[in-house]
Amino acid sequence: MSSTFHVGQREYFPGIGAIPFEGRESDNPLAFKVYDAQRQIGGRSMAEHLRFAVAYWHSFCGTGQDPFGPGTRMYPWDQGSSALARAEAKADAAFEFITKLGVPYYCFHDVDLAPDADDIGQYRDNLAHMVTVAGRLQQQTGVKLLWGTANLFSHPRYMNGAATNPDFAVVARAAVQVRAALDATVALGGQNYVFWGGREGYACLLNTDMKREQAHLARFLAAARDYGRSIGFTGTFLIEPKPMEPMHHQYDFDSATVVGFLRAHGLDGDFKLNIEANHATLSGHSFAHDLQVAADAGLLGSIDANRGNPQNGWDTDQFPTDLYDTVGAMLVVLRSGGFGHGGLNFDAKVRRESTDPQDLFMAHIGGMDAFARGLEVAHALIERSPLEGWRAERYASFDSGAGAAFARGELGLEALCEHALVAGEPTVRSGRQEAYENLLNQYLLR
Ligand code: XLS
Ligand code: NI
Ligand code: NI
Repeated sequence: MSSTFHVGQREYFPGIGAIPFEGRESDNPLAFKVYDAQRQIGGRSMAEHLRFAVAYWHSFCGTGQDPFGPGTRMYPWDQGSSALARAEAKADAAFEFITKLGVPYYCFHDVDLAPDADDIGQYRDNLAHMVTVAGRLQQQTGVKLLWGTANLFSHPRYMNGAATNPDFAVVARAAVQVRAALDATVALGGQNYVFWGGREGYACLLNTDMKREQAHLARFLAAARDYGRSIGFTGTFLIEPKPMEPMHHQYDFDSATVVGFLRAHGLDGDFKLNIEANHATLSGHSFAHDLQVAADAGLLGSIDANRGNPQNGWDTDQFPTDLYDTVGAMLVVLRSGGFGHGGLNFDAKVRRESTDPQDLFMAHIGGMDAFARGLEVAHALIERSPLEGWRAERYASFDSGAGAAFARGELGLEALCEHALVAGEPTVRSGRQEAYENLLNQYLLR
């Protein structure tokens, strides 16, 4: 292992150096077994395919608190005398961690990076200061910003929503944060800007005018888009669907809902989707399903990688380790041509009981290896297995003749009936689900 290093005056993860790739035979918990950043797969390196990002909030702000008790982790960067000193130390720790892990990107909310303040001037000053600090650290380490966002859900003023709040004063106050977070994202070269509709939804339909609230959301997003473009933001705006939690019902329920919303309001030219695995499962879909819906609409932007717990019905934000999930996700990503400007952000947290600094490394190593294996297997399935051929063959009756004419919109109902009269009873054709599932396992085991 290479020698240890730090980006500021202090080393926050002593005894841990750059995480090496050691291959599958290694039992070193602090080494990659599959993720080999420079390894080429189909003309691109693993790093270029996967575009990993570390989430600032879970990894450096979340101390493990839950509704039943306070945090379990004492962070050495949380001990300075002033809020700004603590924010600076946290930034040093974050960039040290990200650099040691060898991840190219990070993501933040405005108030992860900088201390929040009710006073608008103070809030803006804090963020501007931390943008200078983060900019210097980005330069020093080469780490880049995948996306920025504003936290419009934690402060009590947002308890009834931000852009969808029934009180215009709150909607306007939310604009202060979105404007500042957009300024920060542009200043730091961020490639995307995310809206996760934290409390954009309702708790009680009796007191809610859904139609009005959603119209306000569309106006707010259009205003943010226009402002972003006016200050030179050329990246992608992303909406992150989630069906519930914290609200009883959230307006950005799932991919299909968000695709419809963006199209209805003419926002689909600037906005795409950021799909989070655990949000997809909360909405009753699989991760791959919500990715596929976004991809089919041409709106797959980025991923928040994590996993839920099959026994729990909430957003547990565990690190992704399930290889079926990562193969399924990477099949969709590869078939749709890759991430483009998007990436794979670990919106995941170590468990409350995981209190060693190494746990954060191992969590990310496991997630990165799981997605690297997902990439390998998905690529092999697409390039070398019969999968694509089987699937194409299943639809071959639409490739020529009457089937192709129907697909082009040239056959009416009467012509279809004529065809059926001549063709007779259709042959029974197996869907062969088991053969497909066995094929996936066969490549996973190789
Ligand atoms: C919460 C969301 C959040 C967004 C960013 O469930 O996943 O972390 O990704 O605001
Ligand atoms: Ni997320
Ligand atoms: Ni989430």
